[in-house]
Amino acid sequence: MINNKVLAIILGGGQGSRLHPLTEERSKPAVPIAGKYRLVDIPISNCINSDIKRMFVLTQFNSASLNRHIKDTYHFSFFSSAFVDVLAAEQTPHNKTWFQGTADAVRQSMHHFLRHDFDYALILSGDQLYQMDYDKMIEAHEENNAEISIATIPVNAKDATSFGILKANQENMVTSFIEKPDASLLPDWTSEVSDDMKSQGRDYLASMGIYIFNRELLTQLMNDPSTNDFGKEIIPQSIEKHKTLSFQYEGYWTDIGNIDSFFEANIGLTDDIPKFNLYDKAKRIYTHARMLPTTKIAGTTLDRAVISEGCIISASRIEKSVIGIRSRIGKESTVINTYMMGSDYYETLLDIESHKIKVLMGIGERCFIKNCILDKNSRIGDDVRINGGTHLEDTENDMYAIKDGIVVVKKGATIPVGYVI
Ligand code: ADQ
Ligand code: ADP
Repeated sequence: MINNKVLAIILGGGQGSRLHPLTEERSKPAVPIAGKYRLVDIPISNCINSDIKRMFVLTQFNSASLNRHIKDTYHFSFFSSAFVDVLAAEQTPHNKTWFQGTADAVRQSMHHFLRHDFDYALILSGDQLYQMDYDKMIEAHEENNAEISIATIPVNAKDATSFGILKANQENMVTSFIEKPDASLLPDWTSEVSDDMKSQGRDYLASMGIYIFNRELLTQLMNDPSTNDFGKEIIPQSIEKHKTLSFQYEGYWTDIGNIDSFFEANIGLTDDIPKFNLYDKAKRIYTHARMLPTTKIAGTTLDRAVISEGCIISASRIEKSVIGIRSRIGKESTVINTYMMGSDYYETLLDIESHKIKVLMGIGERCFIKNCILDKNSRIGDDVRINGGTHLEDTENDMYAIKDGIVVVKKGATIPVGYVI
């Protein structure tokens, strides 16, 4: 089934500076998560599971890995109208600049959207981890004759300053909105929430950055070139003029826009009962079907480890870690609280035996790796010790960056034999 009323627009990311260095060589939607997926697979899968099968992904720059991933993964039937198209900021005779913000990204791509039939545009963020049935939100939008709907979630005071916070009336219509309020303003912005949310101190209603706009209204709003951003301009300016519904959601939802939250979301998958459920058949997360061989493990103690396909592991211990596709980990190595993204390809036995490669892809022998993100295709030499943590100061060089105590080894970087961080 395809919902022909809805066109999805996935905001794939601006400059990506908050996820640097993971976005040094690729656009944000292509950043690998959970061992075998990429960020963009989350909103795309939510759409597919909600029967929304026409999607545009807006990104600031085209990366080879994003295009390859979309092309290899989301091929729909010849007889279907389904598609996933990447639109990168493009210079045209009318537009000489990159996207200036989320609304500007939508405005510059409007001519692509308007070629399609749709009643509602569903605008989604590309850097959030959650599983949501958008059907229910669309139903509520229609039932309430809303012109705009905003998905909302109760948050606590600490988080409230990072989001758009709103208030709604008895009919769930938004009456006021403030983008990322200063902590001093918060006392004025509490809302009535369920007892469960109240007991967790979550009494501020935050915008999840997920919007439904009626086609005519979006077209009209995009004709005003003075607005560049949904959260800062379009939403606050619209609520008085246009019927705006708050669609409240209370499931698991997390913003993974910076290194710290990205790391926590990945490591969270190793919990006994992870908040993000990858094992729900009805809410499947789609990704590239790679036909990889099974994983081979020898002599390793595994404790809360999530291991992807195609790995060759001889480590002595892996604890609270996510190990990505095609990872190789050498003998007597210990990996703790780490997200290893894996590799894009295998080195052949011939490569390895020829001794041309000084440090093999993956983690070598006798290493100690803790509180780390190892980006794709990185090479950790034998006897390397990386002990990440808040005792380390933020820094960056060609091989790695340290952010909030998390050591991020860059894509394809080599950490030489015996190196200590
Ligand atoms: P933020 O997430 O801070 O707040 P923003 O930085 O505008 O808002 O990003 C929204 C989404 O759009 C992200 O997925 C981002 O990667 C993407 N994006 C940003 N600039 C882009 C560009 N130029 N081109 C393409 N994509 C771009 C927003 C709302 C808040 C709300 C939070 C919820 O403004 O009100 O509470 O989302 O996370
Ligand atoms: P995945 O979805 O498995 O991450 P990608 O298609 O994004 O895969 O990346 C894996 C790609 O890397 C494959 O298409 C493969 O052809 C390519 N590749 C193979 N060998 C090499 C190599 N020596 N250097 C760089 N890329 C390679």
